[in-house]
Amino acid sequence: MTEALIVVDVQNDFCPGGALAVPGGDEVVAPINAMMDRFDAVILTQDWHPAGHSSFASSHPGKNPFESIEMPYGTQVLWPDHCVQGTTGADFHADLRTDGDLIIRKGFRPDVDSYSGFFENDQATPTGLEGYLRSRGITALTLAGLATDFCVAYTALDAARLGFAVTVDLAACRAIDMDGSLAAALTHMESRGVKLQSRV
Ligand code: VGL
Ligand code: ZN
Repeated sequence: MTEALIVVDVQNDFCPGGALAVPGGDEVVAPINAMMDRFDAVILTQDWHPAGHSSFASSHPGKNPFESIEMPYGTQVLWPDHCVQGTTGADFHADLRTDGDLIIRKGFRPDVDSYSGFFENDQATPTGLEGYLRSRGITALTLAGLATDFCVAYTALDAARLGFAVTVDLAACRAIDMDGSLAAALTHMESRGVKLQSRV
């Protein structure tokens, strides 16, 4: 079995002090760095939005961060401006090992958000990650990073649907947890056969 580690969005804006800080977000860095050498391949995802992205509340007059709107592809949570291409907020955490094999950027199309590393939120536009993994013969994935209930969960659910064996290492993830989103994401992942490791 060939197994990859997928490191999801360990970027400054998701760490304390960042624009969309995840509580304890920086605590994932040390465990992730320590895990990397155990895998056949290491892939990092990077949230990578153009200024004025449609997932930003600031792009919708009268809307506040964490409200939702209907987009052509479904309901979309509106976020504070974050991970704008080329900004410090979009950079990986300074202590994160970035000596992996591939960095996959997502969320760069102005009109559609992308939580998952595999498909954008329209559930149809691929990022190319599936093809990369398959052509390397990778069949099993372990996921870690930020945030458990958004980008990690969406990536895990897509991976499970695509037929990969998926483990989420919860000790190396942190959640946004708005309106019960963490509990919902954990239940959803378990129902789709995602293995939840080191559940706390
Ligand atoms: C994420 C909200 C918006 C994440 C990215 O990485 O979980 N969440 N963009
Ligand atoms: Zn984003």
